[in-house]
Amino acid sequence: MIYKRSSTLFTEAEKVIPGGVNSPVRAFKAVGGTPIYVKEAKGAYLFDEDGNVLIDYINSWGPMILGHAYQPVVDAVVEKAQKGTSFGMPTEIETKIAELVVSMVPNIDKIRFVNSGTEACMSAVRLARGFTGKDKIIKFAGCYHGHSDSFLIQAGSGAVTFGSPNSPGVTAGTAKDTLLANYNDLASVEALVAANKNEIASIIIEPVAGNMGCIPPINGFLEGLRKLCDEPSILLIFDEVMTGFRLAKGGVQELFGVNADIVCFGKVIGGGLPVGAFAARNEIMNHLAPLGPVYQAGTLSGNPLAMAAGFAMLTALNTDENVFKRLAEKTEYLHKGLTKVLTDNNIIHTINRVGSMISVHFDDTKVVDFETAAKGNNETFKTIFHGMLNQGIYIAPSAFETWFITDALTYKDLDATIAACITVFK
Ligand code: HOZ
Repeated sequence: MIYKRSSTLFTEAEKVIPGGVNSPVRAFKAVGGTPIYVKEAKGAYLFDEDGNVLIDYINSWGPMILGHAYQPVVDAVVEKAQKGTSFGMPTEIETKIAELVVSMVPNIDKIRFVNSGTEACMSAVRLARGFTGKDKIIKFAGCYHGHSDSFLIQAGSGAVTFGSPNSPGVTAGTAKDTLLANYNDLASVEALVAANKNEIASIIIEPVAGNMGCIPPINGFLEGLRKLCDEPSILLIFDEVMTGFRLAKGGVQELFGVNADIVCFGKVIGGGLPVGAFAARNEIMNHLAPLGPVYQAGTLSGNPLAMAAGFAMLTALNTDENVFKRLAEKTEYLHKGLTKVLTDNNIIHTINRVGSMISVHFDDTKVVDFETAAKGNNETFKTIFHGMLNQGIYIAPSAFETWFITDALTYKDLDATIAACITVFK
């Protein structure tokens, strides 16, 4: 495939945007080459500026669960835009989407809307600190909760892809309050809790990790965290930015039957517009301004276009009884197909999958945490990435990212993807 125009556009962008991109993973640094510029997208397909059609496996890193330019979302946004795009005043649609989320997600009474997953997690931690009166938090190596200071400690996603899991600019004062545990290793969390008695405000986790590839929690891990939090009143925060409204209507809380104290959302909840949110029971949410003393605000929070898009998306997911089953079946089909191709061609690999999240690791160690995720062979990853791209299949340009499956994919698309993988490795 030819990417002449994309490459020219990237050169122009580099003059005025750091690294040419507004989010680092897009720069293709982990895989080599230059990014592809999207002209438009519909359903499961991207149409790029060079005239190529690509089957999309990142789907805006999750939000496009029902495909690009999903008509009910487009219609809702167009209708709202004609009536004004932002007021900085309450609108009815905010209450409607809040009611819908509260009805879909277990264990929450109230929700506050923000503009990104980063804001949601940042605000959730402030709320946890304000509620408990304690300062420290525990996070897990390789988990990514957005780019606010407290979380850029052994962070996953772009932070690890570009070798700055601990970013310069985060002060030592901030970093000292973030304690680091290992994913799927309850003993590492127990040790931190014991060593910091009555100092831990919250444990924040991606309950299915998605920023070091996809890593499921092992049996008993989330239950163990829940138990650990119950005793000394630590708040358990589930960062469901990736998993919320993707793995089940009620997210991981519903899927694995483990309750969180605060849940963070992003991606699907905004239907492709910039939306994040955090939610909890009344006793916790009532600590938030203007009801309580913990401050949090935003001019564009609850923006009518974003709320309309999110409401249309969640309504569709809420009314389709089979959507999550269909998504999981398609992902399983892809999993089986890729496993066969890689095995037949003696490519050492491990594939992780939960529902419609999947990632391919080029190592044979079971991938359960950051250390095992980092063992993958990046040269083989580059081979699959460029080999697939040359055949019109777009997977995430980093081995640390999850592939997100959309319901718009047909089995013909999945077969084409598997066939492309055969060509890459034959
Ligand atoms: N950090 C995002 C994926 N985990 C990448 C977002 C983007 O480039 O848009």
